[in-house]
Amino acid sequence: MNEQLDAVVVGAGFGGLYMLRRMKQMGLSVRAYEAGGGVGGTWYWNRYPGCRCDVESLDYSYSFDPELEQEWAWTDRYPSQPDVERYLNHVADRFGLRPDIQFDTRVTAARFDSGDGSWVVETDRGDSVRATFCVLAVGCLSARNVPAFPGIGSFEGPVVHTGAWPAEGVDFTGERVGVIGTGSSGVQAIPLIAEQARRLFVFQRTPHFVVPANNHPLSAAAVDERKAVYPSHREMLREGFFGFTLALNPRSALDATEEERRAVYEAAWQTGGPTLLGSFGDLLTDRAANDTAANFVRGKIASIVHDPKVAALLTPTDYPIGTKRLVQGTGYYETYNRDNVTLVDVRSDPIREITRNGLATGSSRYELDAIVCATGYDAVTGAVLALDVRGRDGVSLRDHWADGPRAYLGVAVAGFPNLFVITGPGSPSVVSNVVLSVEQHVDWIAGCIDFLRSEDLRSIEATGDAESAWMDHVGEVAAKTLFPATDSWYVGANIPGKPRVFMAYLGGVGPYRRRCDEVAARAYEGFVTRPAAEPAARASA
Ligand code: NA7
Repeated sequence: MNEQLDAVVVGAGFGGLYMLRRMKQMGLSVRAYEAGGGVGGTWYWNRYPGCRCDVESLDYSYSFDPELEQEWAWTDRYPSQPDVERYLNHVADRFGLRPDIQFDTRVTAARFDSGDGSWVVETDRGDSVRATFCVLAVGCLSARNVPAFPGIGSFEGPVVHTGAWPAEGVDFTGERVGVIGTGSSGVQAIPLIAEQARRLFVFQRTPHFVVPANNHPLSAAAVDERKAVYPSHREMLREGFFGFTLALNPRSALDATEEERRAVYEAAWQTGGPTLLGSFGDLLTDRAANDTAANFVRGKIASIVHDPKVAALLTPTDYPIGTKRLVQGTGYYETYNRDNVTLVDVRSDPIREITRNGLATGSSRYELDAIVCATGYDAVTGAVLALDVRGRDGVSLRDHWADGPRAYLGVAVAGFPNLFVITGPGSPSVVSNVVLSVEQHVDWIAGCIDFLRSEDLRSIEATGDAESAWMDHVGEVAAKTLFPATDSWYVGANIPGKPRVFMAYLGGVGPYRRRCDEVAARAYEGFVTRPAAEPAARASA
C-alpha cells in the first residue's frame, strides 16, 4: 500500500518552497521532492562565473512574510547566484521546511488514478506515493538544452552547461576555452572566463542586444528606504505590468524628436537594467518605434568594440530589441577588445562536430581544452514534460500539449484534476518578476484547495472550453506585440521540433491577477468540481 499524502510538490526552488510553506500552514500532509542536493532549483544549479539575477534583489524576493522581508539584508542591486541560494536556504530553515523535502530525488512520473482520485507520484529512487494534489514547481528555465552536436561524447576535456555547473567550480587558468551561446548566461560568463583563460573562443549563432546591468552595492539608506515602504511598493508591483520596478513611459517613441530620444536612451543606458525598454510605450508593439531603441544600442556596440568586423558580428540586425530576452551584461562588449578573445560566427559557418580535442565548424577547426555550453533551456514546458504526467483516462500531458502547451490561466490543465503548474504556460511567468508570479500562483492554489475543503469537494479540473478560451486570449494578446515573430525561447524556436507558441501571458501581472481572483470569486468559473463521495461532476462553467 502506497503512502497517502494530501499533496506532493515537485521542486524546491522559489515556487516549491513557498507552496510547501502554505500547505504546511494549512495543515496538509505534504512532501516536496527535489532533484538537487539542496534548495534553490535554478539557483542551485546555475553556479557559473558571473551568474546573477536580472531582476533587482529588492523586488526578486518573497513578500509573503513581512518579518522575512525586513530582516533579510540584500547587498547588491542585482543578487548573485550565491546571494539567492543563501536567501533560499535561510527561508527553508526559518520556516522549518527542510524535513518535508526529499533531496537528490527526481520525480519521474505522476499518474492520476481515477479509481480513488489520487495522484500516484514516482521517483528515480523508487518512491511511489499517493497524493490528492500534485503541484509542479519545476521551474521555467530548468530543463537544459544541450544541442546534439555530433561527437560531443568524444571530447577529452570537460563539457559543462551553465545550468549544471560543478559546485567546486571549473578552473580555466592557462586553458583554451570555447563558449557556445551568447544569451544571458553566456554574456555573464564570457567576461570572467576571458580573464582566466589563455584563449577564449565565443561561438555565436545570434547576437543578442546587451545593455549594461550597472550592478552596484546597495547603500544602507537605499535598503532602509525600500523597507520603510515595502507593503505599498509590493502592492504597486502586483498591480503593475512586469512585476518589477520599471518606469513605463506611455509616450510613443515616434512622437519624440531624435534629440529627445537620444537623451532618453542615453539616460536609460546609464541607469542600466531593463530601463531602456520602459523608455517609450510602443517599443514592444511598433517596429518603427522599436528600431529607434535598437539603433541606439547598435551605435553603442560600434562605439565600444574596436574592430569594426567584430562589432558588426555582435550587432543584431534581424529582430526587434526586447523580443529575445534583453540581456544585461557587465563589460561584455569590451571583452571583445581583448587579445585573447575571438568571436566565431556559427550562423554563417555552423558547428559541424565536436572532436577529441576541439570543435569543427564547416570551414575551421578550433583546438580547445574545455567547452562551455551556454545553450539555454527548453523553456516553460521542458521541465514539466520531463516527467511522465498522465491525467484522466491515462491521457499523457505530452499528447495534450502536442500542438503547443495549454493551461487554463496558465495553472491548471483540462483532463488533469487536482494538478497545478506553478508559472505554467499561459501565465505571465517568464515575462514577469517570476518570484512575484510564483507567490500569486501559490496563493491562488492554496485558496483553491481551501475552497475545496470547505465545500467538501474532492477534486477540481479545468474544462476544455475554459482552457481553449484562455489560450486563445493569450495568443491574441501576444499577437498585438512584436514578440511572436522573433525566433526566441519564448516561442520555443531554440528547440528543434517544439511547437511554435508564445508561451507566456503578456497582459500584465496586474490584470492577470484580477482575472484569477475573479475566477475564484465566481466559485472557480471554468472548472468542474467533484464531491468527495459522488462520481458525478458539478459544473461551475
Ligand atoms: P538563451 O538565452 O536561450 O541563450 C542560449 C544561447 O545558446 C543562444 O545564443 C543560442 O543561440 C545559443 N545556442 C543554442 N543552441 C545552439 C546551437 N546548436 N549552436 C549554436 N548556438 C546555440 O539561454 P541562457 O541560459 O543564456 O538564458 C536563459 C534565460 O535565463 C535568460 O533569458 C534569462 O531569463 C535567464 P540562438 O539565439 O538560439 O541562435
